[in-house]
This record gives sequence, structure tokens and C-alpha cells, in this order.
Amino acid sequence: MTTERGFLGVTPPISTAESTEREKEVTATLMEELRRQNTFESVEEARLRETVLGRVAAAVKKFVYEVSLSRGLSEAAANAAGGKIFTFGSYRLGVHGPGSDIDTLCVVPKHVSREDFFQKFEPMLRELEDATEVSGVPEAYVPIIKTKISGIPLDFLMARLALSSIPDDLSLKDDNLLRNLDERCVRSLGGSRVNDEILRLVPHVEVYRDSLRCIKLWAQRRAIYSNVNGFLGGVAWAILVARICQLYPNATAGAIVSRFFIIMYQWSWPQPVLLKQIEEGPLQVRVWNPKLYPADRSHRMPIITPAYPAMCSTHNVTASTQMIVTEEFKKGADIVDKVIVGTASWSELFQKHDFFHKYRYYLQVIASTATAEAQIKWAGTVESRIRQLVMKLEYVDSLILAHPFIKGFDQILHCITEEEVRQVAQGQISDVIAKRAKADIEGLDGASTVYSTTFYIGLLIEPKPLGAVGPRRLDISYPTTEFTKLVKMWEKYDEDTMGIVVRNIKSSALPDYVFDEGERQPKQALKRPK
Ligand code: 3AT
Ligand code: MN
Ligand code: MN
Repeated sequence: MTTERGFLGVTPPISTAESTEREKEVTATLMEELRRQNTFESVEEARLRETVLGRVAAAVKKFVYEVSLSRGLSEAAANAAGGKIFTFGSYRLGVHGPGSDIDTLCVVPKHVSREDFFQKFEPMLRELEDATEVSGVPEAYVPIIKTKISGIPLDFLMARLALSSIPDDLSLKDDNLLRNLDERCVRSLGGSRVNDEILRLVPHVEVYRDSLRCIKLWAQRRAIYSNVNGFLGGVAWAILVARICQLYPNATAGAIVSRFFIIMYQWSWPQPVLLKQIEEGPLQVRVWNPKLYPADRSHRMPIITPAYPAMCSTHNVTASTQMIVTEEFKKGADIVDKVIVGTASWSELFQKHDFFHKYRYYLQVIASTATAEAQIKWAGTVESRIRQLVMKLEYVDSLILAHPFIKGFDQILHCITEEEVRQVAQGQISDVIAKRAKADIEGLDGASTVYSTTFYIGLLIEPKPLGAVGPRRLDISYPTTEFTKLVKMWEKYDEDTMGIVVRNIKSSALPDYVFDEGERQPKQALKRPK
């Protein structure tokens, strides 16, 4: 599928050549490696997903029907009101793995409300056979119901259109559908509209899928797959790979992947990555435009979503994360070059990151509370602010790079004294405390459980100037104080139950839990002679 100009994208392709024999060979070995890495689900799981989706589609229709009747519609009108599901996310793109969720948007007619979705549809889901873990978050920025049906995780979003019925052949492509909708509905429609548009804008969906599967696995292994932490999230990776597919419309996946690394390494940021020209539309909402908006001008690696309203999917990238991602593009390019000439295998591309071996100093950001529920929210809030800390650290003299790790580490610690609680919140966790079980503190006076999540930031410090004496002093008190002040400004922050501590540690003080078994070099043992 191409446009009237004969190509997809904002420029003509770089090459329309077919892949060479060698590129076809490496594509075959790439697919073998992706299978070996367990990125594909089984045939049984694929079938189960389809069955589950069939049941979900029927449940949505039943939901719309019942709400319609309760609003006084006739039996016939209630039946005609319809209701349709659209999948998005990795399942829709066809790049999901075993255990991935199915992101599902439920589209309902105008007489069905968001309250109905949480008050009627959510209980209906609970009633479904094999449904477990149904939990709605109506107050979220994008309201969501998370659930598991027959073991398959599903995320449900909801959009109410300004239509009296939702026919089975409805498409969400028309921008005019967004008119007069609630903002939450516009946001909920976004994921699905972006995915559908990407699939329309790539020359060969199969090649695109295989290439994206490879890049997603690589980005996860290299710990640069995360939107909150200032790296690239799923949508951004999906757009980047789609752009390379546009530039080489007849290439096989192995060739696409090899071009991907070199083109992304050499990209002249902040020139944006676009899959099509940015369009205006019917809403009073901002469309990404660096000429008009200073905030958009500050985007370092803009990767723009293709559906109206165009948005930057990489708003969180900082100077540090840009350097890290760029370095990974370079490493990827070198490996793929070797794969093509036959001196390396694809498995090298998927080597685990070396974040916890790379730096001499790390910051620990420790968020803690007294309950599991509070911890999810508090840790999430702290995590979403870590990029602010990274940006402040970038201004510190002699700090070259502040490298945030893409996930936090959760611990549940059972303390028997106030003093222990205090220590744990500070990140001083003795073996005794770490090993204590819940049963050990049951019934003890003054005992309590602490939930903690620790985030890590690697610090790359300029080498000492030649001839300088004494250790280089790194003063990070200002950024860390400012950061703790900032997170405490959260509207639900509670001084009595929520802890936040930032501390600087040497790499030798990293806890064992950040390493896989056998990964840690036995350096510490050497340091402590008996
Ligand atoms: P998985 O295979 O599921 O890991 P995915 O790309 O499908 O990969 P998600 O299910 O996390 O990833 O996200 C799918 C889309 O849902 C991406 C984004 O448009 C939207 N999304 C993800 N997380 C959130 C969130 N917290 N709030 C709103 N939308 C979200
Ligand atoms: Mn998903
Ligand atoms: Mn999801």
C-alpha cells in the first residue's frame, strides 16, 4: 500500500532494492534466534487469546445492550446499539510475547457512560468464568480496568463516541470521531489510532513485525526500554522501526535491523522522526509544533506519533539518556555489521546490559511506606520524578552523565524496632533484617513492616586532572535536596508514613539483588582478607 506519490513517509525511500542473498540468510538466522529467545507465544496460547477476545467482545455487546435497556431503549434499539472492541499495544502490532497483556479499547455509544463502565462492566468482568484480578482505576489519567481472563492479562480502556450506535464495521480512522468527546475518551482512543496508523504506513507488515520484535528485545536487554525513565517506550520504538521500513520498502527484516542501528546512530537530532506530515484537526488541542511551542523545542529526540493529534512520544528524554541510547545504537551497529559479514551471531545483540558493572558510584533513591497499596502509588510517584533528578544532576560540575536504571527494586522488610524502621528507610538493611520473615514479627510490640522500592542512577564522573591530589569532590547535595523537596510536593504525600532518601554509594556497596546469580564478580571477598 503506497500513496499517490508512490512511497510511504515524508521523504522518498533510500533504496527500493530487494535484499541480497546474504541479507535473506541473516534474516533466517535472526528469526531462529528470536525463537530461541522465547519471544513467540505457543500456538495454544495464541488460540486461547482469540477465544478470550471473542468472549470479551460478546461481554461488551451485552454490557451496551443492558445499559441501553436501562436507559429506556426498546429491545430492538438496545440490540442495534452495538459496541466494539479494538486491540492496541503489542498484541495489535503482532509483536507480543508469551505472557504479554492484550490492550483492549471498548467503544460504546453515547448513551453509555464512563460510570457505567466501572459500575456495570467491571462487575460483569468479575462474573466471567476464569476471570481473576479484576481491578478498575477510574481516577487514572487514562482510566483503566486491569484483569486476567483464563490466565491472559488484559487492560481495558473505554471510549464513548458521539454516535447512537457502534456498528461492527466501525473504523476509528476519521479524526471527526474525536469531536465533542471527553478528554479521557480522546486519550483512550489514542493508542489504538496510533497503532492502526503505523500499520497503514509500513510497506510490509510482516517484515515490520519481525524487525520490531528484534528491536524491542534488544532495547529491553540493553535496559533502554522505558518511557518514564527518559528512554524510549513501546510507541517510540514502534515508530522508529516503521520509519526504517519506509526507507527500505523491499528489504527483509535482517536488512531493516542493520539499517536501523546505523541510521539511528547518525540521525541529526533534534530533527524529528515522522511517519507522515503532521496534520491539523478538528479539536482545540495542541499538535506537536516546535516552531510554536518552546516546550516542544526542548525535545532532544522527537519521535512523533502518526495519528491526530500528533504528539511527541519521547518527551522525557534528557541529555544523559540521549547519550546512553546513542551509544547503544553505535554498539548495535557494530554487532550487526559483524553479523552480516559472519564474524558475530545475533545472540550478541541481545546480551544483557552491564549497568551495575559500569559505574564506580551510584545513587540510590529509596521510596518507602507502611502498606503495599500506598507503596505502589508512592514508588510510582517517585519514579515519575526521577528524570527531574537526572536533569538536575546534569548541571553538576564534573558529572558527565547521570544514568537512571529502568526499573526499581522492591523489598518487604520486617522490622522489630523503630530504629530498624529508620535504618531500612535510609537503605541500611542488615542481613538480619533482610532475612526476617513476616511470622518472625507477628504479635511483637513495636514491630512493623516496611515496603521499599530502590531506584538506581549510575554516575559517570570526569577523571581527576593530571597531578591533582586527593579525591575529586562531587557535590550533589543541591540536586538531591531539590529532588526530595519536589517529590514531597505530591498532593497525597504524607510525612508520617512515606519516606524518601537519596544516597550515594560505591559500586562495591551495591546489594546482591541487583545481580543475577553468578553475575557478581567476587571482588568483595578479595577486599576483606581474614
Ligand atoms: P507488552 O507486550 O504489553 O509488554 P505493549 O507495547 O503492549 O507491550 P503496554 O501494554 O504497557 O505495552 O502498553 C500498550 C499501550 O498502552 C502503550 C500506551 O499507548 C498505553 N499505555 C501504557 N501504559 C499506560 C499508562 N500507564 N497509561 C496510559 N496508557 C498507557
Ligand atoms: Mn500490552
Ligand atoms: Mn497494557
